[in-house]
Amino acid sequence: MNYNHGATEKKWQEFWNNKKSFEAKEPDAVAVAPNSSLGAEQSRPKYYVLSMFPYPSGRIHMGHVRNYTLGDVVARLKRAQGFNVLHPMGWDAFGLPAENAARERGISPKDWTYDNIATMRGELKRIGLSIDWSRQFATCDVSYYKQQQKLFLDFYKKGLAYRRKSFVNWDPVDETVLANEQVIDGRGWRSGALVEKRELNQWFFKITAYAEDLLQSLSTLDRWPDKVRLMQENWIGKSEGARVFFKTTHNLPQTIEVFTTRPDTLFGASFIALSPGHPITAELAKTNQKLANFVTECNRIGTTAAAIETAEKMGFDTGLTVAHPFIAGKTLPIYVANFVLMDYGTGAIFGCPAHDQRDFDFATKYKLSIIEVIAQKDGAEPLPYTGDGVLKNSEFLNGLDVATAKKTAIEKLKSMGIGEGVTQFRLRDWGVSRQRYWGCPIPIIHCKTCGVVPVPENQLPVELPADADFKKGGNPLDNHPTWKHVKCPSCNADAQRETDTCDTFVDSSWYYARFCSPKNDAAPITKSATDYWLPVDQYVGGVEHAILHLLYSRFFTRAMQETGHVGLKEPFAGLFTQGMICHESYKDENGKWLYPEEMEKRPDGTAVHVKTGRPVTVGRVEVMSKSKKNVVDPGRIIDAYGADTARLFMLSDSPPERDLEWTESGIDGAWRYINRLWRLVDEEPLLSRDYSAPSGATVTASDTLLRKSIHKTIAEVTDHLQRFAFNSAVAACRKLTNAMEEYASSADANGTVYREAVEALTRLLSPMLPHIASEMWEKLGHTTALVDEAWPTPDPALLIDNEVTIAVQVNGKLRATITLPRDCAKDKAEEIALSQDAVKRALNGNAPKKVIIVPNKIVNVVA
Ligand code: ANZ
Ligand code: ZN
Repeated sequence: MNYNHGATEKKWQEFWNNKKSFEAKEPDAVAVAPNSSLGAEQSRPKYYVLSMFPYPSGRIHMGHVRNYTLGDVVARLKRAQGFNVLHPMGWDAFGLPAENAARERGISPKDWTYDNIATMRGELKRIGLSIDWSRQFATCDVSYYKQQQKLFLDFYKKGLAYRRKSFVNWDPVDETVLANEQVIDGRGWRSGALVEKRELNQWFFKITAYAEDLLQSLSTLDRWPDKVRLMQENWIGKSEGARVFFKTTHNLPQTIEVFTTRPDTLFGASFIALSPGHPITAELAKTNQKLANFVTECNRIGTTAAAIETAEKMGFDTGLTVAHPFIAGKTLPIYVANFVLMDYGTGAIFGCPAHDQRDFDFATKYKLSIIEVIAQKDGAEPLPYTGDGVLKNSEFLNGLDVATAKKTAIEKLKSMGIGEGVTQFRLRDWGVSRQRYWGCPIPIIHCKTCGVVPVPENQLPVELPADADFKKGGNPLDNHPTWKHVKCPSCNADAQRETDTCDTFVDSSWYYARFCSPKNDAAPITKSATDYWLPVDQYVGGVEHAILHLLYSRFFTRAMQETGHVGLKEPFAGLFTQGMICHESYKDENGKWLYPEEMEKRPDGTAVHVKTGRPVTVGRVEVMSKSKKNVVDPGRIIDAYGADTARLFMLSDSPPERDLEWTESGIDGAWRYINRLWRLVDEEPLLSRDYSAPSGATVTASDTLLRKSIHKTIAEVTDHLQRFAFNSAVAACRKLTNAMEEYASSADANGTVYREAVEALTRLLSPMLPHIASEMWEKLGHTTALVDEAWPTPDPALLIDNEVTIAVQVNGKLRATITLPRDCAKDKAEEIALSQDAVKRALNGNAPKKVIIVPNKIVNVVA
């Protein structure tokens, strides 16, 4: 009989739900866990497992299923291993799609969001996750964003949140400001529109205050993937260099300050370049129309590093010059150049064409001199040469290597009072203002007399109005007829609310801490709860969050520590990033994408449309995406095969850090294994046979063989699961299953040994296949729930291989192999070796001259 996944999965999900099996408790909140062999929370170390919470877009996709299954395996394993596990789930619920739905379909963002949450929660529950649903919240819950507003005010008081005028990336389609990180190749990350530059008053979080610490602490995150740490390191972008003050030779501004990482190349300088956004450029443009036009042209390509890097290098000669700092009488021309970024370094550079590609291109284009100052050690690469070497043409630096020359140049600049060594970071403060409705309102009031006034804490939350108008362009909060008009909390005059809301990355920067005490209405964080649960021991999510979300969260934890909310600075001790799910893509004759269920494969390998029978082109295996329709709906798979089958396929097909190709045959294979498992307990007559412990007299060689493989499997699977090698864990279980089936088919199979095998297998599979494992456990006659059973441990005696097979050589020639007990006595080994027929023949009836035995390795006979 086939396994009834539908009824069984529902049964166990209800069981866990009714028993509140996964509700996590802090030690002081509980007495003893009833009916559980796991012991009281007090005596168990804590373990916090978190999978990145989903955005409630409408439906669960396969990527979610994979992400949450991985986290669930860890949570269930740790629980069985005796940890007090916290495994919560929530919703990253603010964001633009809700507003778009409101505009396009007239649904309120709130209703749209909460409807989606309800649907997706139902879908998630069908996966059978060991989630503590009692801690669930959505970031758009008033109770959550009220606490976020408190955090904002605390940050503000400490100077960690501030407001300043700045050029921003403006997305003309989404009509909002974007963080630098949200601009990809000069375009908005969501809309794909070309990003423009605008000057606005914006709120910032002072992430740069922690730049050095965020960088240095990466080395403590030894359970993070190296690639993620490297990406963060590059993003923070620390450069050691110098500031150099160049004196202008005209009366207009006195000095131009540049940042350089190569002060050693100062003797090779041939020009100065200012950013189009530099204040001196603006000053000069006032009286120079051609320069003003040049600046306008530069601004058209956007402000991002990526946009600037790909654009053609352009310069404008101002006709002005600076004096060379070291060479008396020498001057350098001042250009304005489009490749100089305003928000890096000082917004001005000196160019050394012989040793920098960009400067080289620029000098070639504008016919500036190219002065070599680094002698190449061996060989002569064409210029620009960027490697190490010895200084030349550089007066007091001549003969020094690059590193020493840098130091010496900085000392000289310092002694002359025209420069100093500095450390520069690429990391910018985090602009959090968004001109949108569906976000956490920034709790600030603007008063003509008092300026920026924080909303008093007892007036929180600043709630979103329910009746915003989404038909007009721009910010619905700003357009609202009454919402922003309030009295100033300090002078009571008419004032206006801040109408910016927080970037949604703010919401996800502290949710992991809120899960520790989600119901606390008095404060964002309950210190004792975070002291107990944090850091997150295992965080699981997509590598696409390697920079933004993780860096922001690391900043937030530091800021929460500084404002007294938490007692640590690194939120995630362990991080696992899973791969994507891919699938073949299909197109019909007209080049239109088709869903997998719209096509059918023929035995000859061709594919046709299910309805029309017309040919279908099978395309590349690509990351599942709605736009290419190469998606598989988790609901459909769970209906047809059950959650355990879906989980099994996800876990067994490839290592979880790699991309996984979803195939029908893979799902089929998983389904067949689930049914094989069921037959192990459902049809096997051995289970009802003799049920006495195996005594020495009745233990056969094949009994021992199976028992060894049981305990080896226990050791292996435990190790694999702890190292996220879930596919290897499944493989080990399958191997044991094969051995069990073979064993059961032999005439003298022992019911007790077989039962030991089934029970071990059931427990080992329980984190991965929790439903069928629970059902098997019950079928085996247990009255306790499998979910409350402790993790099996192997019998060390059965892990040792007690026999060794070694070679017997006569005069260096292999004559036989013999199997001996491990560490067999030498005289015994010799006796067995010499009794072998082949060895006797080789000795021709003579006694050996000598027998050399290397225990457990070899027997050498000298004839
Ligand atoms: C002179 C020089 C000579 C440079 C040379 C390089 C090679 P990182 O390592 O990324 O920090 N630079 C400085 N500020 C800039 C800005 N706002 N926009 C564009 N480029 C800027 O890069 C530092 C180097 O990038 C600096 O060192 C400067 O050029 C340039 F043979 O100074 B260098
Ligand atoms: Zn006021």
